[in-house]
Amino acid sequence: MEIGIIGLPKSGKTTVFNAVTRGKAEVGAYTPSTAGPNIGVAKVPDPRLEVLSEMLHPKRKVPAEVTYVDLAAPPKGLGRSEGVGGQFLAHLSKADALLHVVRAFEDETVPHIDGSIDPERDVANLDLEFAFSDLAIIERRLQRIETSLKAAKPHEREAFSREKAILAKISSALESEVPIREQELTDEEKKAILSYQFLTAKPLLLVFNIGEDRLSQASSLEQEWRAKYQRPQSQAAVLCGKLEMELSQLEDTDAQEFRSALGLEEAALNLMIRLSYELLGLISFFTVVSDEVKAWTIHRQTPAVKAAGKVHTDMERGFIRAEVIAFDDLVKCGSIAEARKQGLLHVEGKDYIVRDGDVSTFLFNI
Ligand SMILES: Nc1nc2c(ncn2[C@@H]2O[C@H](COP(=O)(O)OP(=O)(O)OP(=O)(O)O)[C@@H](O)[C@H]2O)c(=O)[nH]1
Ligand SMILES: [Mg+2]
Repeated sequence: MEIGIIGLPKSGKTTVFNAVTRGKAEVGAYTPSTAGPNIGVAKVPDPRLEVLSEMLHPKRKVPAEVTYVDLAAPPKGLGRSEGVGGQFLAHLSKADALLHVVRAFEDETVPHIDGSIDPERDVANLDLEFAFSDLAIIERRLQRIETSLKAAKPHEREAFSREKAILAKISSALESEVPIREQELTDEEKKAILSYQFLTAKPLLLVFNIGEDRLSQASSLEQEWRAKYQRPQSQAAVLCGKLEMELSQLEDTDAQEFRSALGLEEAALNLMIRLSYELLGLISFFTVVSDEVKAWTIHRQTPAVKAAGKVHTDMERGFIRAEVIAFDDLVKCGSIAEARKQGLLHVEGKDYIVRDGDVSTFLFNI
């Protein structure tokens, strides 16, 4: 699962990328259009992992991870109603969700392509740009369907006609500025358009990149923007990219000290990473084996047998049963043995749908 970082030129994309991945990609540099994307992995902060570690004293704790891709060079026309194409579109299409870095910091030495700082305008512009791009793909596909329909055999006609109807419906909603992620589609319709990788169908996280001077307003701004952009499959967060990048390069304890000195309670960054994880439809379950507590990433609605397969293919192949304790139950009992004694350890079969925070042991035989 991959999150594509997008945004207008010089909005702070690489800065945010470095902050989430603790990376050291060059910031503020001229990025040639031939440059490949920056790819990095962020550890998903999860307080439950800390609790489990304290309780069970493993030698190692392993958090879940999520991959971010910072597309080095947005095309010159981005944000100018020219649509998205070429290599840039190819990279973007592969992303499972988009993280839009919205410029909200003032800095005269970093000029904005539109000459002023206006985050809401920028959100609207990029939405429009992506809608253009989706509409262009739909138009091309509709033309091809028309051609194919002429030569189609009767049994093929039906499928073409159905696809045509779905695309026409989506396209008319897009024209009234409703991105696909906000359109009410049936499961069948969603499935039918999956392979097009439409940009406006991807879950969207808006990250407003504010300046250090507005740090004290961060939470009120966050409330305001959250309310304004409360839409299906969308989330909003506020972050001071530059500061978060600097903090991410420090040792944890030093960073923590700076945070308290600045009056920052929870790392805005942690929240942002968790939001992107949730937006991808991902949850974590935990295993405790041989001195290691580990968070594993699965999609919501994953059956136990598939979850076991994440840990080891043999566990999926030879799956017998799962022994599961809900995280909260384990915390209440203080140990796995006590949870078992109190009957809070559930024995589950292949089809059990794993829940967020389950602490699982898989029994298998091959
Ligand atoms: N003051 C301030 N400057 C920032 C902030 N975030 C980014 N910048 C500056 O803005 C400039 C551009 O930042 P980048 O992270 O390279 O932006 P980008 O979106 O990756 O730029 P391109 O990839 O060239 O489109 C750099 O000089 C950063 O230092 C911020 O929160 N505050
Ligand atoms: Mg960049």
